[in-house]
Amino acid sequence: MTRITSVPAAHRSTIRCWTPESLRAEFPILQRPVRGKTLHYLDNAATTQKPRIVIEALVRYYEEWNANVHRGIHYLSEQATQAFEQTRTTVQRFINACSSREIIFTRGTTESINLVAWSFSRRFMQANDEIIITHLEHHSNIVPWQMVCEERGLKLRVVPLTPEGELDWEAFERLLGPRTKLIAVAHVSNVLGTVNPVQKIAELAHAAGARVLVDGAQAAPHLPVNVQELDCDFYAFSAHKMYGPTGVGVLYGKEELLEAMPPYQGGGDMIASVSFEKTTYNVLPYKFEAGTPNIADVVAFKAALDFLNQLGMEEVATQEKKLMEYSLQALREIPGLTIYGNPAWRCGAIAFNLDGIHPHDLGTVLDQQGIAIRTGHHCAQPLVEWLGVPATARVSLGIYNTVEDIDALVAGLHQARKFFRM
Ligand code: C6P
Repeated sequence: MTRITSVPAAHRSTIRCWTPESLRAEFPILQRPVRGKTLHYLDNAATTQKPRIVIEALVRYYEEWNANVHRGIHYLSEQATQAFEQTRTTVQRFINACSSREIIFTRGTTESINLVAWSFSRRFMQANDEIIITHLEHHSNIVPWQMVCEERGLKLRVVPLTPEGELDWEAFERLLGPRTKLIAVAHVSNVLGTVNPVQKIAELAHAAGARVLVDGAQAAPHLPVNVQELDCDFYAFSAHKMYGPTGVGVLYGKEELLEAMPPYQGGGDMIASVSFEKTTYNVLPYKFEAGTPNIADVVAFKAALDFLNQLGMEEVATQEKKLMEYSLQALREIPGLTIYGNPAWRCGAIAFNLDGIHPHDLGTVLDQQGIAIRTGHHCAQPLVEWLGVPATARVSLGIYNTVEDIDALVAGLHQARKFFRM
């Protein structure tokens, strides 16, 4: 288990007492009926809903500040640049990075991982070097590695899982060898909810001379993240899964590694000087931010982080843990329902199936009740195949989910059993 011993200020709650119920009024979309019913939104791993302050921040940016960043000397450009860079320092504090130079804005977790895959491998890997991933990865943490392996003659190794859906440590230690250069692992599985002990993985990796990239897409919305304590080399996550806008992601990387890595894309803003004979690159973090970034959404992401900081990530984790326990108990009581995986620490997501009902049919019946879940392979086909099924249903929790949402889900599942005569 990852233990957080020192709690950065950002992780403490400044709101003395909040409950998921008390937050719902802050999310306009939760007030609208869906198919004439109250909306029970349980697809937060796919994307979260946005609080009013994030929506207002977007509007405010376009109404008051809109200009390009890092380029103009005029007033609006200065305002836009300042707001853009304030988000960077807010992210830095949120994950307790040493420096804002270690925070790169991308389009999302996917782009953050692709950046490391291409840039790190160019600088630090030779033919026949190895990358380790695990069997529970999202496609975003599989396919970029397959692509660089094919291109650069590298080898991909995969850590198998125990029947509980946790990493098989013996196998992991066997795979870790002198040729291992990088381990890329999810902090939290988007299907099983397994929380991986990334601090321990980083210790083992570093002892073997390898680096670690953590796919934090499903952890950053739910748990306090302290990159210095985890001692990971890279950490990737997406704003839209953290109550922020779509189209913004973060790559954290240790400064000395980012310094040594070549740019991922070329263009404006990532250069120091350009001539036809020789181009030199900008300093960190701009070296990795070619072209006009997604300014408005980066600016509005700060509002989402401020919101989470006010709630306190420790408190977010505590509240969600309670609802996770309630959900598991409620689902276990439904006849014919199989929950996949049994990790010691499950966070965010529960994948399940109901005997004799295809998950897509189940999702459709629930949708008629205003209950939004995800069904399918969840962009983790190797994992779902390992579960021995073509697809699963999945509920995934967020800060505004309540016991009433879970009760509605349970009622919906009973209704589905009746409808399909199970
Ligand atoms: N998982 C889900 O429903 P992007 O799309 O770049 O914001 O995030 C990709 C990603 C990477 N890693 C993990 C562990 C993820 O869960 C995701 C996104 C969503 O599970 C959409 S497929």
